[in-house]
Amino acid sequence: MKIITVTTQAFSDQRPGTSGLRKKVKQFQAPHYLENFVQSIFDTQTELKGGTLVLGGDGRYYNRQAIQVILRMAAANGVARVMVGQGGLLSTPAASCIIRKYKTNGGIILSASHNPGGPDADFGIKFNTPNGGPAAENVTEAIFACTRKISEYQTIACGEIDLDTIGARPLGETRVDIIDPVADYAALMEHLFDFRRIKQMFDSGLLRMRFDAMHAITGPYAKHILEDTLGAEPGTVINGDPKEDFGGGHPDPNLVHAHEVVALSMGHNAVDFAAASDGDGDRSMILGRNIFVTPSDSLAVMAANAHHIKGYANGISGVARSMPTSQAVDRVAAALGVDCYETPTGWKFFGNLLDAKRITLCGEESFGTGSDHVREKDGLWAVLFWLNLLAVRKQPVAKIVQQHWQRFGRNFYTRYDYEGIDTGAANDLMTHLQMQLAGLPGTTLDGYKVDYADNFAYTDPVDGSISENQGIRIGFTDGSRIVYRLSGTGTKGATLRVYLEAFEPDPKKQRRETATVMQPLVEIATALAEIVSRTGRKEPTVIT
Ligand code: VG1
Ligand code: CO
Repeated sequence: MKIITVTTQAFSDQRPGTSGLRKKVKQFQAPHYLENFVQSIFDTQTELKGGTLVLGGDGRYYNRQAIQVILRMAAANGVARVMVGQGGLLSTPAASCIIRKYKTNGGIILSASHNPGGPDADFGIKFNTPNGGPAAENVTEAIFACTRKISEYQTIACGEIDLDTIGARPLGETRVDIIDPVADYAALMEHLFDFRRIKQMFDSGLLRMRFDAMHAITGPYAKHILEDTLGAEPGTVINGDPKEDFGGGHPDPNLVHAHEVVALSMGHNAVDFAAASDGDGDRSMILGRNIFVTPSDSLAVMAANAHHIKGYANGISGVARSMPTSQAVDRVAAALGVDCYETPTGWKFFGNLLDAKRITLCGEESFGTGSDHVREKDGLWAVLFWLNLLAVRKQPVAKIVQQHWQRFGRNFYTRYDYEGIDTGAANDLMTHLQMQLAGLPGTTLDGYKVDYADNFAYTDPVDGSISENQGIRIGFTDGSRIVYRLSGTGTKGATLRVYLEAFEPDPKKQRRETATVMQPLVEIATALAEIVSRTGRKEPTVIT
């Protein structure tokens, strides 16, 4: 096998964001663009030479082509073995599971997660380290540094590699294993959850559910686990065939984009339980009959009920949430007497805490929850956690959530996203906020007294690394909070996220409409940041 060295020129824009490098498909298709990034992974992650790499993606447009490119480069770079999901498919949590289970040297996941797919939409690539988790900042920065000075990459000449037939085949000196993308993940789920009990619940007809795979990666996983193994009625999984363009949809499991399944959970003939997952299968939306469970609440309910679940029956060591996630889980941690960590946005910040066994459960407001079973957030896992809980407690979702609020108080929560705004204007808006911070504590904004105002910085308690400039927090004395940050996953202009939270301890006031409760904070947040004049937007693009 002849190794071909290709001369290339560095690109200046390959710094990974919140979760890997995400760009338009067209950009990835530009000559050498994907190759440069992949070579930078091989150049910095030297243990891959002679080691094992896991490879797969969410099936979006350009997934197969990218896998062919990466396989040829892996062979040229001396990777001993590559484990590829059949058809080039692996959900993000399944990839994490396989990286860990087979003690590999890491994985490359191709996904732009909840961003739309297709020739004119988005693509992405990220590297996960041998712990199964997204590479920490020191690794992504090393890869980025490499992309800035790269001058050549290695590949081999070969025909199309068969990605669809399970089994091992040689590619030069490298062994390519095409593996079942679902089996290892399904086995892990069966280990964590009481499948017998969930099956009984479905068999007895006590619970009807719908799971919206949004034409993304979780279709095959959900069909196998929910319908074939647990006996949920055929048709439980909707939009279950993965498509390269997600059927033209936006595979983001929230009230706006997953409206089909939301509708099935509302009204007279509503199902008892519904859920949706995103492009790469790490996010989930949880719905009960006529109730939407906010991701922040879902995390808190899970923490408070973990002892009911087989895989967590021995208790949890601690919890963590990203900074903008509501503080609902903090109160559960306090009641349980376990630690609670507040981390910057992005799953990579949970890795050290999970590895050090300081936490068992963690989550983000952006529809992501997970545990120490893998090192990614995990959409189907969250769904199975809820199913197991429903099978044990035998109560409707709404009852479980309302009882939770009565005990711990309710954190009303909403997020406003202003997508595709001018990058300069977005940066100026953040600077303008930053300049006001020092003067805010002690002042009163529309009746809300400011307790603290800062730009969040995080010192990792395990390795001492410091991450600054992670978002602006304004906390009020009644426990409510406004957070502003700029997205690190978008591919066009800037996205401003405004996160709002209000605490309500009084059960008599906990059933109010979220929009009504949040309105005063929305007004404060909009005025303080001068959003309308600075961005030209009167309304956000998406409210979740
Ligand atoms: C968003 C979310 C963040 C999440 C990230 C990746 O990042 O806010 O919580 O970890 O997406 O999720 P940002 O920087 O755009 O706010 V996924 O499912 O896109 O891998
Ligand atoms: Co995702």
